[in-house]
Amino acid sequence: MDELTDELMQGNRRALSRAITLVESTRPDHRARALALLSELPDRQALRIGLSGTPGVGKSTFIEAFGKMLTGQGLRVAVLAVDPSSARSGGSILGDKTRMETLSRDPLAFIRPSPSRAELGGVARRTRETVRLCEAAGFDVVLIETVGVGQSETLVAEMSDLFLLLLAPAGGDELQGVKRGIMEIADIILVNKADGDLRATAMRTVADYAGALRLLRKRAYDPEGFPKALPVSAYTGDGLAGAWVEMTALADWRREQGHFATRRAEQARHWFTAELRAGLLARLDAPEVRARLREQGDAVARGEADPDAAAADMLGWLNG
Ligand SMILES: Nc1nc2c(ncn2[C@@H]2O[C@H](COP(=O)(O)OP(=O)(O)OP(=O)(O)O)[C@@H](O)[C@H]2O)c(=O)[nH]1
Ligand SMILES: [Mg+2]
Repeated sequence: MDELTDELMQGNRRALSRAITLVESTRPDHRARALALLSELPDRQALRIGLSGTPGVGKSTFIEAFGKMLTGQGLRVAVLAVDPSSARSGGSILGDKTRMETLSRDPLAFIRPSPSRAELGGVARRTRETVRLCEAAGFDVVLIETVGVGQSETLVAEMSDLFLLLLAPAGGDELQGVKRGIMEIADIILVNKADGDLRATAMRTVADYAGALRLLRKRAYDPEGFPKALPVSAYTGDGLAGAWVEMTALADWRREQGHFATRRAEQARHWFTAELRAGLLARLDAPEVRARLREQGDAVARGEADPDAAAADMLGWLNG
């Protein structure tokens, strides 16, 4: 174990992969080792960037171009994914390494697909732990990608220092059905495909979203001018350097003002509570508990027991 920690801290990729496999495992002895490993990690920080967008908006293309730009500056970049569909399909985003072909061969980059066949809560936990492993391995930037479908965006935002929303150019003034809740967690909206014929539309979309963002309630952890909307092209690379300047400016400001640490502390508290809740719920899955649940449920259904009294009784038994 100590050897694994040492190799991990030296940035050894094989050690990183092995450590990730360990935190992904559901075997109780692996879990114990994973927790021991995580508790030994040094306090190194990367910039954690969440990235969300609907299918086809250009997430993979963006990560490839943006990631290459960062590694070109000598930064080490890890790319992770939270895939809400993997629970059902067993497939995973970032399985399509084809769109990230150059980045996946870059010695300064590390790409890890979403684990398959785990429920979303499990995927989120593994990703959080993997972020910490990547930080320990010396990565400067950790990108966490997710498809834009509700719950997974919130999960990713809760483990990120900065949250990016990638959008496509849209005609007219309809705001692409982006939910208010998603707008509220975005730090920077990037309107992708601002190139060729789509450029003019993209610029109008940027203006529309800039207007919509100004209507949101001001957040204590934003400097003047944030959140903001910017045009980018993952194809041509236009706007990527500017977007990175904005990201680092925002992160630096939050560090100086103490918001960076406060947000991480709040996130840690959030995940502690979430993990505890999940653990308590999991107790209901034990065979003897399920049997008793079924018995009590039947009694309630037959009218022999009051639902609230039966629940209180069951809780007492669980705590006993
Ligand atoms: N014109 C233009 N097309 C782009 C740009 N970025 C991506 N595309 C195209 O948009 C399509 C989708 O790109 P992807 O990067 O696969 O999109 P994605 O968001 O990863 O999609 P999923 O993995 O399905 O969620 C592809 O045909 C890309 O070539 C861009 O900056 N400009
Ligand atoms: Mg993709």
